[in-house]
Formats: sequence, C-alpha cells, structure tokens
Amino acid sequence: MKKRWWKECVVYQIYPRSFCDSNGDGIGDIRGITSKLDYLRELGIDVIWLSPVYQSPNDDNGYDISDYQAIMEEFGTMEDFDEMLAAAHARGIRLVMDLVVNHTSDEHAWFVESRKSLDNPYRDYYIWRPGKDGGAPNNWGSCFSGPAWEYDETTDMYYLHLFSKKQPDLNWDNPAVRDEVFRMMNWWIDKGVDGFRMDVISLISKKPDLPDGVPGINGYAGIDEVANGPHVHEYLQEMRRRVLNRTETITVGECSGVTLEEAKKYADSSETELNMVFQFEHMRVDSGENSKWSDRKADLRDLKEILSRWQKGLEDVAWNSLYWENHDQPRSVSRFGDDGECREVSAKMLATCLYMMQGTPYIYQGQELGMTNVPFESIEDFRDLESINAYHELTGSGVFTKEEMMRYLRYKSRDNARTPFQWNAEENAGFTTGKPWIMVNPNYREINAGEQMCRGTSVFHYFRNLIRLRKENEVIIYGTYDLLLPESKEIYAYTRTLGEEKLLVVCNFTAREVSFDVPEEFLKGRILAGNYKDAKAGKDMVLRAYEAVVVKKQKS
Ligand code: TEU
Ligand code: CA
Repeated sequence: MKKRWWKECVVYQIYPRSFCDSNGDGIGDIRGITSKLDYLRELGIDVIWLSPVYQSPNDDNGYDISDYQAIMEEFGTMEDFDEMLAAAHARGIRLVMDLVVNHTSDEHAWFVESRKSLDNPYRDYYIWRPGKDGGAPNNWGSCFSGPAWEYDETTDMYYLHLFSKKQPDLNWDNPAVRDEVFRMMNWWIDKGVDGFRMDVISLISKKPDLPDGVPGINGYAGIDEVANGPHVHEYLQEMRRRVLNRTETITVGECSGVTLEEAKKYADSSETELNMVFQFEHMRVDSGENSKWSDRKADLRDLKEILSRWQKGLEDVAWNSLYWENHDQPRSVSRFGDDGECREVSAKMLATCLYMMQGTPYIYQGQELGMTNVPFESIEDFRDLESINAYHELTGSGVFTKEEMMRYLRYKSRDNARTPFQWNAEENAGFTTGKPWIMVNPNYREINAGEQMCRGTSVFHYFRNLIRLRKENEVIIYGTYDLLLPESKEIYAYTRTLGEEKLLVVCNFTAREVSFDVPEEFLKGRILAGNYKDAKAGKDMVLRAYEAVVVKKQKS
C-alpha cells in the first residue's frame, strides 16, 4: 500500500452560494469563505473542495460555466480568490477546484460560436446531430427532466445536453476540446490550486452511434447509458500526463454510473488516472422503482453490503472516497439517522460508521453540526432546477400526485443541502444581513456553529475528535476492513487491522437498545471514541439508541 498525503487528509466541501455572505446581498461569496477559514482550521480539515465559483448564468448554480478563468460576479473578484487561496495555504489548508468539463454554459463563447453555422471553427466543440423521424436523435433524457436534446433552428440540428438545455455537452473526441481543458487546468495549477473534483467525469466519452437506452419513469433513458464510455480512460490518462503529473495534486472523479470494476481503472494504485472516485451505489440504496423520487428508508443490510463490497473491492488496488453528503444529496442525519430527539447522537454515529473506514473522508458544510433536511412548505420554496423541473414533469404527467412529489422533495431534494450554513442564532443564522437567496432552516436557533463550538459534547467537537483520531492512528488510514454481523438489520460492526493494531467499530443504526457480543480480543480494549460519555465494551454489551463505539485492542 503506497502512502500518500491525499489518503491521510480530510476534505471539507464548501457550496459557496450558501456558506457565508460578506456583503449583504443574500448570496454567499469568496470573501465570506476567507472570513471563516479559522473555523475550518479549528475543525481540523486539510483540504477544501470548492464548488464552482467561475463566471456562470447560474442556471444550475454555477455548474454551467461561461468562462473558466473568471470569477462569477456575485461571488467576488479574482483578487478575492487569490486572497482566499493564500489565506487557506497560510493555514495549511489546500484548495481543490470543481472541474466541470463534461459541459459548458450555452453562454460560453465556444457555444455561442458553435451554434452560428455548420462550418464554424467551434462547431465540433459540441455534440450536434440531425433529428430522427421528426424528433430528437435518440431517447436519452436530461437529468433535469425532458429530452437530452435541444433543437436549434439556425442550423436545423439538435445539440446534446445531459443536464439542462443551458448546459450543452462538450465533444471530448475533439482534440481541440481536450487541449482547451488541459490548458485551463494548468492555468489554475499555476495559480496554486492543489487539485480537482471532476464533475460527471465518467460521462465525457459517448458511444459514437449514441444508441437509444432503456426508458425511465418519464419515458427517457437515463445518464447511466452514457457512463464509462469507450475513450474515458484514454482521456483521463492523457489528462494525467499533460496536467496532473506536474505537481502533487489530489483528484476525485464524480463518477455517476461507476461500477467497482470501472473504479479500479479510474482510481488504480498505478496512478495513471485519478486518485479516487465518488461512487453512487450507497446513494441509491433508498431510491424508488426508477428514480431517486421516493421516501423509502434504506435497509441497513443493503448499506453494509455496498460499503463492504467497495471497501474489500478496492483494498490494495485503488482508493475509496467516504461521503454521506454533498450539495446534491439530502442531509444524512434525516436520511440514515434521526433528525428528532436522537439527532446529535445519530449524526455522531453516522460519522463514526463511515469515517473509521479506509478511504479519504469528505465532510459537506453543515454535516459537522448535524444540520437536517428542511421543512419546505411549497414548491415555491425550492430553487434547484432538478427539483422544480421534476415536480412539474412528474405531477404534470400523473406519475406522482402533488402531495407525493412534495413528500419526496422534502426527503430527497438537493435544496436540503443548499440552505444557508447555520453560523449562530442571530437573524438568518448569521449567514447574511440581507435577504437570503433560499430560506434558512428554521431550526438554526438550536443548530448552529456558534453554540456547538462552545459545547464539548457537540457534533462539531465529535467530528473534530474523529479527524484527530485518524491522524493519530495509522490503522484507520491503512488498515484492512472486515465486516462483522452481515445479517444484522440494526448493527453495523467491522474491524480494522494493521499489523498488531486492531480496532473494532460498532454502530447501532436504530433508536432501540440492541445487545452486542464483543469479540473476546476487544474485551479489555481501550475506547478511542464513543457518542455516549460512559461507553464501555464489556461482555453482553448493550448498545443504546444510535450508540457508536470505537475500541482499540490492547496488546496482550
Ligand atoms: O451531478 C451529477 C449527478 O450525477 C447529479 O445528477 C446527481 O446524481 C443528482 O443530482 C442526484 O440527484 C453533478 C453536480 O454535482 C451537480 O450539482 C450538477 O447539477 C450536475 O453534475 C451537472 O453539472
Ligand atoms: Ca454576497
């Protein structure tokens, strides 16, 4: 197992629009982030993954980029960015940019040119096709509802957009596109950034004949038909040679549709492509029949099967990322824990369960406070185009009633993760002095960073302790993983082993008391972490509601 700094670090994701507003316009910004770097140093994280801050018309909150080398006006200036980068580095915190190059905004200069004429030099920067049988070239659907093709009458052709029609897909088979992307990446590395999170990077290579896929609940085929295309690994190996090898960068590919076998190519230990990937199997464990729109609760046995398969599958051959949350997912304490009376203890349990595994931990802003899903009252409360479009498409076509869809949105909408960070109990949770761009979760008076930093038993201090524990125990970073009690619906238990060192991690995923037989070798073990103050790992151990314990075997 090669030791690497990016295997030993902890990453914190900032969604800039909702993190901290410094100028009272109700929108988070770069100077707001700079003002909160000491908070992040206190938490103990090593790397910031910054969601896009590039120039954008904000159709998809910055994941639709119109200039990769300019800062979105609402977020500030390039000087603000340079100041933030220097301030982060001065605190020993690295910065990872969000690389969104499967598509650009339709307002990017390349696309403005491309759509002008068939022989425009930029025409083949994008994916244009003639219609078929009077309609779109194939049955692919957009992730944001409707078809993945938009008719453009200027040249009487359709262009592909796997996301919104304002996010036309780039044609990665065109070497000029790859040259542009690699040049831009090198420009950011020259500025001192330390790596990239790569948006939907598994989708950049499309099968040349763009074949129809299997229709979903809205009649269109999903993006998994496009994932892991014929040249994706070739293009990433080229990226590694032309950009990533020049400095010790950290790279993580967001790989919708990735399988364990594919992940061994994207993130293999020969380091010819990326360091790690975000897989989605554990994020689909509570999906509905054909889509994420469901309020089904996950079965712990499914979660254990998935996470264990990825732990064992990548062991010694690649590297895992470890995440419950990001800006696209609902809050994990509401999804996999309990956001009622057991909120804090279950937030701590979920962190223990995941971050004691092998892989690089990713913490999403507010997860370290146990921030919860949001009691959205009506569709007008939502801002995310995925949620709003799905609501109109799926209720309009009768797939779901409005009541069903509102229930599913409250449980799964991406906006659950995008309400303002809760800094304190003052108006708007201390996020802004203006009118926030999206509602603040009403529970900010009880759940906020200010209160938790002053309370040693808070979720914040528990996360801080887990981060410290990882740094002090190599067995957590490099040890092998072995699942215990695979059939238990209540307990997630596993061991980590590195030479003589051995840990036991036990988590009760229910509000009920559950008995657990502590393996003999841990009976006299030392408690390294626990979300109840008087945890002990004795014979006939009884795990309390959402109790989590980490026990270190004592050398005999
Ligand atoms: O997300 C890609 C992706 O797979 C999402 O469609 C995600 O699976 C879905 O939203 C879960 O419901 C990336 C970005 O993270 C997302 O914010 C962007 O909207 C999308 O790509 C397009 O850039
Ligand atoms: Ca602002």
